[in-house]
Amino acid sequence: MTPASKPIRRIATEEAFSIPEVAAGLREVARAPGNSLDLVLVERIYDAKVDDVQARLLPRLLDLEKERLKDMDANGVAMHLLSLTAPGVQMFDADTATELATLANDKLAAVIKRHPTRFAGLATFAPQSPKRAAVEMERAMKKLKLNGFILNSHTHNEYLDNPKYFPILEAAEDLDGCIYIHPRAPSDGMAAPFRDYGLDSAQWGYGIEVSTHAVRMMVSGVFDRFPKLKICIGHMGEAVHFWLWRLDYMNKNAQNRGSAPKTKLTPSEYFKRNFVITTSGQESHLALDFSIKALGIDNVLWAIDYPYQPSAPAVAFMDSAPVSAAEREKLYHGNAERVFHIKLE
Ligand code: 1WB
Ligand code: MN
Repeated sequence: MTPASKPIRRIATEEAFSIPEVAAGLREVARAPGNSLDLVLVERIYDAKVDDVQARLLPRLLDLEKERLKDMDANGVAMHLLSLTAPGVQMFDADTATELATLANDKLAAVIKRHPTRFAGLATFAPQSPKRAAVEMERAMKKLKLNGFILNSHTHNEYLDNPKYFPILEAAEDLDGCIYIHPRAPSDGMAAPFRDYGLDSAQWGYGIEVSTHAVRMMVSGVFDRFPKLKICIGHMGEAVHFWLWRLDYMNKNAQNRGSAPKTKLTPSEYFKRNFVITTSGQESHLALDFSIKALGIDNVLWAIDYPYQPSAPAVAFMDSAPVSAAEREKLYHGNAERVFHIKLE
């Protein structure tokens, strides 16, 4: 085969899975009293009372080696970078979460070992216990050889700018492990307007939750303390880069009146230095073009969002993107290999 006819290596970077033990824990969460906005979706997926599209997701989340591999083959997808699906272990108490994170990482590492060319994986951890999380993060990257970390946004309504989580940020920076901040539903304090019209999750709430998380990290000065920390956000960067001009302008005002701490860099400088974005579930060439122009070709990675989004249109979207061949290589695999330490075949 000549190099020109070699098929492009497609690495999808926001691909969800679960394990039966976490699913059972989430079914208990669904049945317990609670008011978290995540319960809307957790009940539909893990304790389904009606047969709908979301109820049918669970078997696809639990499957790694049967239908998923077939779907990848049918669509020319070389690899899934797997991550424990939202809300991960973050709705459990600290001990349960810590135990289940370890189990999920062990199972993930075992599946990657069986299919080293088809799967890579992001390690999960329990932010409820930051010191134990840091220990697990080190084990996951050094011993299990996982490729970075997944965090499903807030934990009990708290965000990574909270100093209690600094052991986690320190571990990620030391290990050069990028933290992928995946959405969960907006935290309690902003949940109310998302309770109608199905706005709780992927339609709108998820993006608002994660973009707010990212902005809190930038304007709090977290990246002055951890300048090498890498964060990945999906869904075409949750539109944060569309806001950079206004963020820079208004953050300066907020700093000048004493509402925000002084920081070494502006939000746009942090976003370009410390973040990468993926295209998961956001298949607009216009948004892709804007993202590449705003952030640079090295900071945009391809993703499907399996099984929540179908693979074929995600592949068609990137195959037909108006970019050069060299750019497409970066979007499809080069950037993922660099950011997530995925070895070349
Ligand atoms: C859906 C999408 C549900 C995502 C999810 O549950 C996640 C959905 C955790 O479309 O029903 C996602 O990651 O985009
Ligand atoms: Mn997703």
